[in-house]
Amino acid sequence: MSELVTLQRQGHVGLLLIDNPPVNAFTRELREQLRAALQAFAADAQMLAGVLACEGNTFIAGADLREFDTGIAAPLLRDLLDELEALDKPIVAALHGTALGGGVETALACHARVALQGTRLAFPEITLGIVPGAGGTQRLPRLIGIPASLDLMLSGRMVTADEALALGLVDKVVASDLRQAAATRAMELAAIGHEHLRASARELPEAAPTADYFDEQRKAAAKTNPNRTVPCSIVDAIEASASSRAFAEGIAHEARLSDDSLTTVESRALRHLFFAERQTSEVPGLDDGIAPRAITSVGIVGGGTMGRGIAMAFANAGIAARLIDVSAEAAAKALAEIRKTYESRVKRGRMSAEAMESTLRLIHCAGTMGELSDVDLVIEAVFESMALKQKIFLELDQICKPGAMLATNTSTLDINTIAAVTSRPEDVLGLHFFSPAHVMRLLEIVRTDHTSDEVIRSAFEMARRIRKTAVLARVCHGFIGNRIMDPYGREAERMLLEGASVEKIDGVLQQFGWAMGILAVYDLAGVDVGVKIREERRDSLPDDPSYYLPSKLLAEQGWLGQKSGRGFYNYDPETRSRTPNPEAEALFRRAADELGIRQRQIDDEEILDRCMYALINEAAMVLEDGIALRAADIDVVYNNGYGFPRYRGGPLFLADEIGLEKIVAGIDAFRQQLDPQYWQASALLRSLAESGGSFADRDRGKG
Ligand code: 3H9
Repeated sequence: MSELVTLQRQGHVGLLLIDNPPVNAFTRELREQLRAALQAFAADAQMLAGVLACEGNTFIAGADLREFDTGIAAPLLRDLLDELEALDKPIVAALHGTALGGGVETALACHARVALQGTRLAFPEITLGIVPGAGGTQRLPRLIGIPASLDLMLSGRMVTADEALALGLVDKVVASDLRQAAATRAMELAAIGHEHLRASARELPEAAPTADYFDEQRKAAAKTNPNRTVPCSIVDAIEASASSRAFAEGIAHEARLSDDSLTTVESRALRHLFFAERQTSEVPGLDDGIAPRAITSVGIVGGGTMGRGIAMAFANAGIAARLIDVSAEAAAKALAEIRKTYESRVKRGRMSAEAMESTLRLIHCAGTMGELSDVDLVIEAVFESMALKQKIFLELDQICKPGAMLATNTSTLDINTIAAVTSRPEDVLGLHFFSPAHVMRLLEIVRTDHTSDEVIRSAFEMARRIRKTAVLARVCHGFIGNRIMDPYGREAERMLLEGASVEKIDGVLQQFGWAMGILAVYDLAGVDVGVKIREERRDSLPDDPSYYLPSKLLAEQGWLGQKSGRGFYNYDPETRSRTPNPEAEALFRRAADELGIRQRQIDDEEILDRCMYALINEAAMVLEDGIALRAADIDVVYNNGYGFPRYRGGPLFLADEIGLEKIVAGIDAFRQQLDPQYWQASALLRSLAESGGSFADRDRGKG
């Protein structure tokens, strides 16, 4: 067994040093070895006090999340920390890096805490659907009080060492010599006694709040976290620290709540995403030895919303961006817009004026493509026209240096066809950003038939540098995200013709947890955008006059959504708040009558099932067609780019939860009742359902 904990004697101090890369997470082996080291420390009469510190970049980053899937074996962290706290010699935690979850709980069980300047601490359990389960909900309130504990544990936010000091979560912050400072404090405690410093023995710093206070907290937590149970359980656990019950009773209550939380769907979903988001850059067959190309400067063609956002995404990461628009005037206008965006960040206190100026210095706007001759990567972000994009790529092929990567930000067009006009299709790829590109985390990296492995590796490395969550896609209309969205929106629009109201459809989708209803999304993006894209590909659309008809009718009226004050909804010009648009709904009803579509009551369940089954079925087809590598990648796309509720894991995690057999039966039933051309279950979905498999199994290579 490798040595994860060492005990070294330094004078009268025992240094308990944890070394479990990459993040010192608490695996079973680590717990076993820490217990053995604590016992050795306790038994060594020469050691009067201890320091608990970590090697590597960080103090303990919490429990090993993988263990929650496989079952947690003894010794349990909560028991180990009780033993640590009960020692008759003091131990001081020496914190650096990011102390998270079970890591902070470990520090709380120590008798004092010293942090290196720059350390950050958090209880991220809520973001993983977990009730802290190693004494944190009982010890933290005794140190920093109940309101501050609720704040930290319900938000999961990081606090700096200085804030932790102010809260009373750490006792001292040092600029250097962390272990020495901790050792000094430990020896002081050895001299004065540490019994009163056991968090379990302390009283709350202020009078315990009333039961009503906790009810209010539960109400607020439920409101901020709809459809979830764990946030309220966190309040329950913290409430136990406020009662007159003994500490041990509070710990037992926390243990029950924490163990139960691990089996909730929300926790499994959130943990699934934690690992899924870290796995997307693993591309089977891509040689790890391939070095990424250096990217020090980037060119962007097109100064519209997308191009400007992309330029800001690079500049924010310290990478120089050259933005090219059709003329010097247009380029100057684009730069002015970029400045405005940063100025509003400065106004809101999100950025300093100096940081704004230094970031702006990285963005150079020009009116001629010749400026791109020496950049390492070009991203074309002009509007969706194949002819225009091919013209630009022809030009880029002439201008750009050998080895430059040439990317298009198209969201729909065939990148093989774009690459074909160049003499270097192996350097061409899709980089599909999501608007606003400097904010949204998702990036689809689209691989054509000819994109080289080196270019794919370089694109993932570039994405990491600009802090995007990148997912690999193959070429098809809409790639992963937009392709899957198409049938989802199709059903929503079709139900408008069948008699459901705009508000009803969006209401059901929002209640499920989507950040916005799809019809409000169309209003936000511009109703004309989808209409134009469908117009471009008229020949490949289904033979169905009702297909996305409501959008088409709105566009004909010039009701394009928020930008024109009307769309599926009406918008207040001042506040942008939305109200129903009865004229639009009358328009849909008339059109439905003309097509002979029967109006009826559609219940919430049908609205949700039609939208979600259509989405899941297309997601399965995307997987089946090899457009996405893994089901988990599709889940990552939907959470990072489309407002899918994280606590439901993603479309295919959800499909496994619902049960694939049930979904196939639902699709088959819709085929009988609705337009059969749309309701053919994907072959993959059907075969997984028939064999009792799941998308998760398939990802693990068992499907
Ligand atoms: C908890 O503690 C509950 C308690 O109350 C106890 C209850 C009983 N487990 O993110 P990175 C892996 S809940 C397993 O790329 P960074 C990660 O998968 C836990 N593995 O690095 C990756 O592996 P790979 C509370 C973990 O520098 C590698 O480490 N704690 C864990 O960008 C590097 O990770 C948390 O929620 C883990 N806990 O960020 C902390 N953490 O290379 C979660 C990381 O194979 N972790 N890995 O892909 C983080 O937030 C970030 O990883 C961290 C480092 C900030 C630490």
